Amino acid sequence: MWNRSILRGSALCGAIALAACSPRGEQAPAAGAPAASPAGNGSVASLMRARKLAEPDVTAALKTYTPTGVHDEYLMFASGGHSGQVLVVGLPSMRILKVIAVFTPEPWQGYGYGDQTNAVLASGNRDGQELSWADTHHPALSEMAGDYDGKFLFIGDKANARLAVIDLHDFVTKQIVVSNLIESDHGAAFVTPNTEYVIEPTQYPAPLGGGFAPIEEYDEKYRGAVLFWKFDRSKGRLDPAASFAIEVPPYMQDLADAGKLVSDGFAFVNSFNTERSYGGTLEGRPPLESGASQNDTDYLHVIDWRKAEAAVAAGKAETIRDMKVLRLPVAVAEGILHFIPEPKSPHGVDVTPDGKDIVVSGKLDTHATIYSFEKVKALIDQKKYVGTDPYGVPILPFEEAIRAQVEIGLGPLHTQYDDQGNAYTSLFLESKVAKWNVAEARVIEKIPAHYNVGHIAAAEGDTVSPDGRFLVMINKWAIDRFSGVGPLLPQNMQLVDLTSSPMQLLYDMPVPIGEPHYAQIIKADKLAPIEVYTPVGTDPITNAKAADAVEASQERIERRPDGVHVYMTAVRSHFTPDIVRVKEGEKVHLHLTNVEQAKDATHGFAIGSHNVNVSIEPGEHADIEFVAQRSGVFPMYCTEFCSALHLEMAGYLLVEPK
Ligand code: RUQ
Ligand code: CUA
Repeated sequence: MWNRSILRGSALCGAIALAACSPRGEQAPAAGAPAASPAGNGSVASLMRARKLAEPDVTAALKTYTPTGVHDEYLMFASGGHSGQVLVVGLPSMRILKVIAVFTPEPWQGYGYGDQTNAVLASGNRDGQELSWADTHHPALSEMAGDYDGKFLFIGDKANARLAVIDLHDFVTKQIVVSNLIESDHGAAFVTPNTEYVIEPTQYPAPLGGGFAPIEEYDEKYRGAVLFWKFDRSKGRLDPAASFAIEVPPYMQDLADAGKLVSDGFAFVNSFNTERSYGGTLEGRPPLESGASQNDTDYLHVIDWRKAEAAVAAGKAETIRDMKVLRLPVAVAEGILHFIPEPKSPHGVDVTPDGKDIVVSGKLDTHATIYSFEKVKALIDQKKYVGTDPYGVPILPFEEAIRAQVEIGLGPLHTQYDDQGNAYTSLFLESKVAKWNVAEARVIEKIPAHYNVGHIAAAEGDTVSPDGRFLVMINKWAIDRFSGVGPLLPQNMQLVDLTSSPMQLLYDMPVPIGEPHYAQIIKADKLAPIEVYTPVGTDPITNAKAADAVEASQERIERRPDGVHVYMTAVRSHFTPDIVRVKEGEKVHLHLTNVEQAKDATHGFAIGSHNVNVSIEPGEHADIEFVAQRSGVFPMYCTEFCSALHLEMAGYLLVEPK
């Protein structure tokens, strides 16, 4: 039998060696003999043989297997791509713990089916256009002194240029902000070291503030912007009125990172397409992919956000639509914006944990380029420019701004850090991750990915004190890793052990609900989510007792000029009231409180044919408004299996004909 003692130290190696090579181990079945049962005879050796496992498979299993009831050491927050949501995954087990509903309605959580969450989603509408999806790319955990504090999570929507705030005290989306200044983003969300600001740069230029301009006037009328959304930590909300933007030329701004420690106060934003190509494949022009790949270098945008803050405070910003904007000439005159050439269509920009270096990778380059902040700052202070770009932005000399270039491999994209002074850079074209020493600018080893790897996330890998330990490769292609499920395959996240030498691939995790672009990994003990809402009747969005919270014994039905108000409670296993009588065409305002305070005592509430569906966690209050359009008899019931008499947790909505 599988024996705990065998797992310890050399006993394990002994068992593995036995299976692999000892003639005294159980014999493999002779050709033609019946296949071994998948469990073998239960010993490690026979299990390995029966399941065709080699020693690395077993060590990988032992490094990731998490027995029932044992919690994961880390939580990873991954974007859900154009599912518009955020995934929460435990490490090292790679178990999905939650899908946080953010920009897209999510029935299980009742997100987008009650007044509170509908209001959150509606706050993300653009110019009255209802939006029920998003393309989430980069989650950002809130930080204090450059370290994740476990309090909030931000995520950007590339498609509609929006940002969402998730409160990690209950893992619920509290706010969506949108600026009509820009039409798309990509380098969002990235936070400054004390979460003073959440950075959101445009991706695809357009006329600032919306409106039409012919594409032939791209150079003159199209622009990008880098938005700095002010975060009000005490309220847990972004404050649009205290936020500002910096106008930038119509290049395609890409990823961003905030300086930290010595480079605190600065932000770094990549760009590609300094060619200002805009496609036109049917109009005799090259597609963007070739038009944007002509120049040898694009521009790293170096932004002094403290100076920008001061310029805004001094009244130097202009308001465009809903955002205070420092126009380009102001940004240049105030010394807020500088450019440095960066090789061939850069993508990732990642500041080292000590804040001293900025690592940039060019998708069409084979290097990681290490810029020295000290050198960059000196060049800015000396005003040592090699010229200006067509929009008057001063350009710093490339050679004098860099510390080194590391020959790293094909298609480098993103870089993460560990606690040993190493960096890890994903190589998209090579389908590998390169481990390299930052101080020595020297490649140490590479681990293959299956297949083309985009983002990577290391444990606390974006902070001033990374943990090392684990790295997750977020691959863009899965190809043959999993059983066929039709032409649309799951995404593949691969867990890597950074403590072993060489690095070891531990686990493949299929992700079937959207492309996880980027992820961040936080030590689980930094999170302290609540278990129930208190006081009973809490509205999770305001985190205060709801105006229409219902207490046990106060349940009632009131007819008012604006409709029928039903004050209802839920407790195992009944709703009070459980019969609601209304007239056809009447508006119903349902005020529903789960009065329980027991952990995990969640109830659902649904009414068929009315699109009414909420999830009420212990202590939670929800308001639901709907019109009883058709006469009839409509069962209403609890959708969450909450007790032995859960099926009996039901009632009727009786809609009498007029
Ligand atoms: S992207 S694969 Cu949206 Cu961050 Cu680089
Ligand atoms: Cu309440 Cu089932």
